[in-house]
Amino acid sequence: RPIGVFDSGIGGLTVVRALMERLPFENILYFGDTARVPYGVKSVETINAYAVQIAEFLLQKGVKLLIVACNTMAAVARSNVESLSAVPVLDVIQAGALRAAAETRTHSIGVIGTPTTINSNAYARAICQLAPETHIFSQACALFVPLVEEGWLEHPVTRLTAQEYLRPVLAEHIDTLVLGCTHYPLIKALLQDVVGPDIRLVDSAEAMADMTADLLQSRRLTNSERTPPEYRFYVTDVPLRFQQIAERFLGRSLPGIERVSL
Ligand code: DGN
Repeated sequence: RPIGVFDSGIGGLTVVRALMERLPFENILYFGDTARVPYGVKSVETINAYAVQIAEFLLQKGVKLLIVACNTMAAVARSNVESLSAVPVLDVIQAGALRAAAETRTHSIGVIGTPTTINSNAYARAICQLAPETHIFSQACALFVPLVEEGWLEHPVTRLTAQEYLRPVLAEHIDTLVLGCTHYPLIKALLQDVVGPDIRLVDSAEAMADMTADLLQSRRLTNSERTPPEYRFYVTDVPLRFQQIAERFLGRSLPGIERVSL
């Protein structure tokens, strides 16, 4: 049975990429709601309704595990998804928070994400549950998603934008910075350069892949067949733009894109 991964659009492909590298024999179904993206500026009510529709779609396809790859959906809709799912549910915020809490030495952690993710305070809540003495400094970075989708991964405009966004967080002497949005792994090198070598970046896509591997193993859900895996990508808008940008996110060409409506 496949793993079901879903996102508001294209960004969750960073999670798929990390899963493909970490678990090369697992089949994956991806759902990107490209017709309704971006979610980062929508209301909690709307995001919940969308998340439930997508989860139901993937559950009907017989997935063995659901991964909420979108930080914005994970921030506001996780419990609704969990309540309708008979299979385990994992999400990127849980994974990123766990890694950040394990890695910080100074107990000062920065978190960056879309405005909805940051306003939800979901990362701060998740980290403080694991390590109550931690100080969290959050910053919404609304411009990063369009810059990444534009492909400006090393562009001076992206660098200036990052310097501007990160200045207040860096003044707080954090030692760990959580990349709390699916798009940010693509500008990881630039962000590392801006924050300097002493701050550890937590890539929630990588953390998600490690958490998935642990869960599959502990629940005995790992695919025992060593045959080439099957990947399918469902999107809600015509796949043209998705196809173009997706290859950059995934680091390879992607077969099997299908347009569906919910
Ligand atoms: N996938 C979203 C996230 O991780 O927050 C970013 C894209 C969006 O919906 N704005």
